[in-house]
Amino acid sequence: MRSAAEPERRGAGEPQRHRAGERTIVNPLPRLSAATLLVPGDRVARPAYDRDAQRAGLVHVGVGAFHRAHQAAYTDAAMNGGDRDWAIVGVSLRGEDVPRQLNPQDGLYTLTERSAAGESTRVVGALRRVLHGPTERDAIVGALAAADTRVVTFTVTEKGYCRAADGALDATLAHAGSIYGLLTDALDARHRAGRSGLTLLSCDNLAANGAQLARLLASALERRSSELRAWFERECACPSSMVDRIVPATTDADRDALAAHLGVRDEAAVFAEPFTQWVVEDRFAGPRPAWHAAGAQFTSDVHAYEQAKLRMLNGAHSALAYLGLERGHTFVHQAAEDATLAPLIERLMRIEAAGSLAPAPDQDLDGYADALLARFGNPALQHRLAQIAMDGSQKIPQRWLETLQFHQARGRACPSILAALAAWLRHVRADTRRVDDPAAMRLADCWRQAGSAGIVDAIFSDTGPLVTSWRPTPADRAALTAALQAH
Ligand code: CS2
Repeated sequence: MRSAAEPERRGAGEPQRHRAGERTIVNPLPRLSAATLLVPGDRVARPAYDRDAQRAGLVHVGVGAFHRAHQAAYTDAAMNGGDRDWAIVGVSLRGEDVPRQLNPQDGLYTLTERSAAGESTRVVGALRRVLHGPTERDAIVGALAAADTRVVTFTVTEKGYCRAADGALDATLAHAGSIYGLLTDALDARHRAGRSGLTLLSCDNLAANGAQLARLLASALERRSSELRAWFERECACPSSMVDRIVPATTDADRDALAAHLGVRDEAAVFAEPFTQWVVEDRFAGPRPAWHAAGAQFTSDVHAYEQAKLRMLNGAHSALAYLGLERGHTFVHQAAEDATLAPLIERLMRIEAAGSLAPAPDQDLDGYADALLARFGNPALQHRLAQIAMDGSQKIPQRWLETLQFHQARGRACPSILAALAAWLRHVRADTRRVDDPAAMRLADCWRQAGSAGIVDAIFSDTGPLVTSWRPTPADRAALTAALQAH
C-alpha cells in the first residue's frame, strides 16, 4: 500500500516527469510486490491461490520474457484451477537484470495481451524467485536436486544447447555454468540421495528439442560416470514440446505506460499476443502440472506440430527479419504488409515450408498460414525485426535449411528461402554494424577470406560455423552469388 511519502497517484493519467540531464525520470511509484499486490487489484486479475502455501515443484532455466508469457502463465493457470504445489524457482544463467527485476517484486509480474482490439492484464504468481547462475550456483543445484522438484523446463535459446558444428556437445561451451554443468551436479546429487528422476522439458525452437537435450545431456553425464548416464536414461525423461507465442522484448515506454495505468511499477512486465500454444509430448518421469487448464495439448507425437511451427512461423519470421530490415522496416507488421515481400513470404510458407511437411490428421497447413499472416499483421505488438534477426546462425538450420534439403532431394528449388538466405548472408557481413550472433566472428572471417564469390561455399562446408548438412547445388550457389553481387 502507498505511504504518505510516496507521490500522489494521478488517477489513470500520466506519471509525473522531470528532466535530469539527458534522461527523463519518471517519479517512482511503488513496485509491484506481495505488499502492493492489491493496488492494481481492481484493474487486473490476480492469482487465486495462496502463493506462500505452494511448494516449488518446478525449476525453470532461462526466465526471459518468453517464459513469463508462456510456461509460467500456463503454470499459474494450473494453480488457479486447483493444481497446487507447482511454484517455480527460476534460474537466470548469466544476466543480472532478470533477478533484479523479479526478486524485489517477490517474483510477481504482469502479463498483458495486446491486439488491435485492446489490452488485458493479469498478475502471474507462479514464479517464486530467480536465482542468478554466476553467483548462486549452489542454490541452483540445490533447487534442481530438491525432492519437491519434479519438472525442469528450459528456454535457454538455441545457443544454450552448446552444439558444435557436427551437432555433438561442444565441451568448451558446456562448462560448469551451462545447463550441462548444473544438471550434471544436480542429477548426481539426486541419484546419490536415492531421489526420483526428473522430467527435463525443452521449450526452445529446435527440431526434436527433447531428443536433442537427451542426447547432449547423456554425453555430458558420461563424462562424470557411465552409471550416472545410465541412471539418467532409466529414471529421467526429456519429452519434446512445441511452444508458440509472440513475445516482443518489453520497452521502457511499455513499462511507463503500464505504471501509469496500474499505479505500481512492474519492472518485469511482459506483453504478448493473445494467441498461445503448447503441444507437449506426454512422456513424463513423474507428475506434471495441469497445463491443459490453459489449453496445453498433450500428445504422443509432437513432431508434425514442431516442424510446421519451425518451418512456417519461424521460417517466415526470419525471412521477414532479414529482408524487412534491408527494406528499411523496423517492425514485423510493417514487413508483412510490404507488397514486395508479401508474395515471397506467402510462397515460403505455403509452398516451400508446407510442401516439406507431413501434417498430422488434424493439421490444416493452409489455414495455419492464414492464421500466421493475421498474427504477423498485429500492429499493437510492435515486434522488432532486429529481435528476430539475432542469432541467425543458430536459427536458420531448422527454419530454412531442412526445408531446402527436403526439396533438394526431390530436385525442387526454393526461390523464396534462397532470397531470404542471401539477405541473411548480407546481414552477417558486418562491414558497417555489429552482428548479434555467437558465430559473428567466424562469419565475418568467412566474408573477409572468401568475399562474395566464395562466401556460400565457405559457410556451407564441413568446416563452416552452422550445424547443418545442407550443401548448395550449383544452381543454388549461382542464385545466391548473383543475389549477393547484385547488392
Ligand atoms: C522469433 C520467435 O525471435 C525469433 O526468432 O521467430 O521468438 C517467435 O516469435 C516465437 O517462436 C513464436 O512462438
